[in-house]
This record gives sequence, structure tokens and C-alpha cells, in this order.
Amino acid sequence: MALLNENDIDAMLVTEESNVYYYSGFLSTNASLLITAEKAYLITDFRYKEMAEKLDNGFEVLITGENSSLSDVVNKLRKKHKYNSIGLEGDYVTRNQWLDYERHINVRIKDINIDQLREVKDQSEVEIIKAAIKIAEEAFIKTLDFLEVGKSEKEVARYLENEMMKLGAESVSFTTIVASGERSSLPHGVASDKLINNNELITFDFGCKYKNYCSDITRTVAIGEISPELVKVYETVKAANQLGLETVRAGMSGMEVDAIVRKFIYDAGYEGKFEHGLGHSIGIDIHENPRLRNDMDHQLQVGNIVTIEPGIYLEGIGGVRIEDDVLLLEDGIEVLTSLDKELIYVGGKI
Ligand SMILES: [Mn+2]
Repeated sequence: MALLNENDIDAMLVTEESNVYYYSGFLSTNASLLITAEKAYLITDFRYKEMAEKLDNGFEVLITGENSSLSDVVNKLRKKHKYNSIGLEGDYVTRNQWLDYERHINVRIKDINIDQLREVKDQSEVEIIKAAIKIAEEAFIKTLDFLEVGKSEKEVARYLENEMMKLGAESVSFTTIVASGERSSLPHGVASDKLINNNELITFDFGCKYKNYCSDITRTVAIGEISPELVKVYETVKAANQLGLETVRAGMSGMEVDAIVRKFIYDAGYEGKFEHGLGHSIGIDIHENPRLRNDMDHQLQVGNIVTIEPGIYLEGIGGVRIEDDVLLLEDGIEVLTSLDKELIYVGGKI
């Protein structure tokens, strides 16, 4: 309701799934919140009626049906609450939906963004994300025992995902990346049918959703013996990750942290080989603001949970990325991930 004043509107219609969940605690593929100065409504359809009514979250539940679309409901409520302006989330509403609202809701429509409150995590969110990280880490440790030459990337990825589910995850937070050998130079090399060979690097980028919050971790391991060139790449990325952890603090901008780590990697001889952002926030969504990249000039805040994930990618040779999740505190950081970062030789160094 405070956001109404801030945005100079009489009402707002929240439709983005993660925002609906954040503001109401109701998770559904079809639910909206209509917030007026007097009252808050949760609008969903028949499939979610029973669940919504049981939630008891202070929202009055309204059900859409064949003869009452969302815009019909919003119009009806207008007669009651007499709003003359309504905020819509322009980053998420499709063009056709926006046009439909314009046609059917006869009030001033304003483009709003209400994601900012999600940037600072409260204690319960921090605990849930820690649990999501712990599940992913335990599953990864088991996967290292499963990993061997001759298995496919997909087979290894499915094993990792299944271990996360067995440990209580609801789903993966994104498609698991297992990129081995030359494929490890693909920053987002989703697991393929390629078989794991000896003398390769393998990058795992993985995470799970637990109680609707995401974890996000990357580790690169070696199988067999890898070239001195790749060992140097690994050690450079590991040092860059450490520099990121020593640098990132509340009060800095994401841009500043990104620039410091980027310079370190470029100065080590890898200019142009690290062309994605240093990190991003995690929460209900896997990629949230604030981001650590060259266009993010606003200050990081206490309570942000951000990733630090430098990488180096050499086309045709291989790549390395190491990613930790970090909570920003008043007086420093808490590194939430705890997996080892020494170069691990799976099955022992040959
Ligand atoms: Mn990430």
C-alpha cells in the first residue's frame, strides 16, 4: 500500500508470479494482486480457489471465470474503490495484455516496478537460501563420487539434480550446466550427450529451489591430468573469485566490484575472455537485482545476497568458472557457499 503513494497511483495490479508470491505468499501460475488504499485482493481462477482461501494472508480472494476476466474484476472493483489510476508492471506485462487493459480498464495506467523490496533479504529469507545452498552442496559432493570417464554430461547432470531432490529440493533453479573438455569454454553449456573424457576440466553450474528460493553455485573440477595452461586459468579464476569476496561490500556499486575483478583477469592476460557480469542477486528468481556488472551504478545494500562468479573461457581449449553466494553485512560479508575451491582431481591426479 505504501508503494501506491510512492508511485503516485490509486491502485496497482501485480501480475508477475514472483512478485505475487513475495507480496502475498501465494504461489500460482495464474494469480494477481489488486492493491488499493483500503483493501488488498488476491485474484485467481477456480483451480487455485481452495488453496487461496485457506491461505489467510489478509487478502480477499476473488475468482475469475468464463464470464469475468481479470479486467472485468478490476473494473468491478473500480466502482467500489473509485480509483482513477492503476499501476501495471511494465517489465512483465506483455504488449497485448497492456493493450487489453487499456481497452477494458478505463483509468490512467502507469508503468511501475515493485521489485526493489525483494533486493534486501530478511532473516527468514536468508535461512531459506542457506538451506537451498546446503542441499545443492551436499548433492554436488555425492556427484563427484558418481563422476567418471565414459559417463555423459547429461547422465551426470541428472544424477546431481536427483540428489538435490532427494535432499528436499522442489526443483532445479535453472537447467543444470555440465560442460566438459572443450565445452567448458561455453559459459552456459547445458549438459549434452558428450561423454566425459580423461584429462578434462568439467564445469558444473547448478542450484535448486527450496521453499521457493534459489541457490546458485559453480565449481570446475579436473578429471585425470590437465594442461599447465588450464591449471593457470584455474588458479587465475580462483584468485579472481577470492578478490571478489575481499572486495564486495555494501555501499559499493555492482559496477565498481565488477571492474576491480575484471581488471585483475584482464591484467593476467585474459582480456576479452571474461565477458559476462561478475554476479547477480538470487532470491525467488535465479537472477535478481542488484547485479554486479558494468551498468549497475546504484549502491549494494546490507541484506543483498549476490553471486561472485568470475570465469575465463578459451575457445577450443576449455574454461573455468567459480561461483559463490555471499550475504552482505554491516561490517563485511558472510560467504554462504562452503565447497572447496582447490583444484579437485576427480579420482585422484594421474
Ligand atoms: Mn549465477
